[in-house]
Amino acid sequence: MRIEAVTIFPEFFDVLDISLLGKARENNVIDFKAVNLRDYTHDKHKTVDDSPYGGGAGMLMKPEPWGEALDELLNPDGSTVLIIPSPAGELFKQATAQELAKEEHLVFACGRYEGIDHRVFEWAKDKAKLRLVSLGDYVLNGGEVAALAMIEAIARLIPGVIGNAESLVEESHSEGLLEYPSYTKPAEWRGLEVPEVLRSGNHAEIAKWRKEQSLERTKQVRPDLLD
Ligand code: 6GU
Repeated sequence: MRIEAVTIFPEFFDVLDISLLGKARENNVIDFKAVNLRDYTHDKHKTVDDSPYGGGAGMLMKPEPWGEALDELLNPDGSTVLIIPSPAGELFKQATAQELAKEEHLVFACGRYEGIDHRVFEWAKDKAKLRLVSLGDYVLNGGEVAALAMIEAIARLIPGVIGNAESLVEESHSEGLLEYPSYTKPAEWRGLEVPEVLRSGNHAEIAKWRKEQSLERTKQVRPDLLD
């Protein structure tokens, strides 16, 4: 999969060099590039922002550098998924990550300031598969941290990125529930014991216990997931 992130802070994406995603890049499973939006400006100050028409607080990102960057990055056949991290977008869920993990080419457009001139979205909706996506109901300073979270959630679902594909099956949200609690050795630690059933070797009982724990935990902390 090819992924690009367009940003005025390419350094945010340096962390993708490390850990599992770094390995996936080394092994050419993922081809990631951070693209500097300022490379698509033509003035001495590499200006990417301006004041909003109609007034209001803050600055907005100008459309022209975005247009030039996207002209270069989007596949001409319209197959690129253009993801705009925005608190005004649809909620990014595990199902979203699963959908996007099947794509060939993702471009993340990371806005700063009060956002991007709306005409960039109007123009792009005929040139790419456009998705405005939010991490949740809170505000970040820009799209970079959100894009990093989404890239990690998507990339780890691509075959070959995670060694143990089984670990993807029984994790939180993979079946609409939160994951059950897990334990390793020692069997007793600081007076706390590992539940007897997990040491019983009875796989049917273990599966039943885990399912109950998943349901109980979900009911307690995320009842909205059960609706
Ligand atoms: Cl995707 N972007 C920004 N700027 N803030 C957010 C967000 C995204 N998701 C939650 N808050």
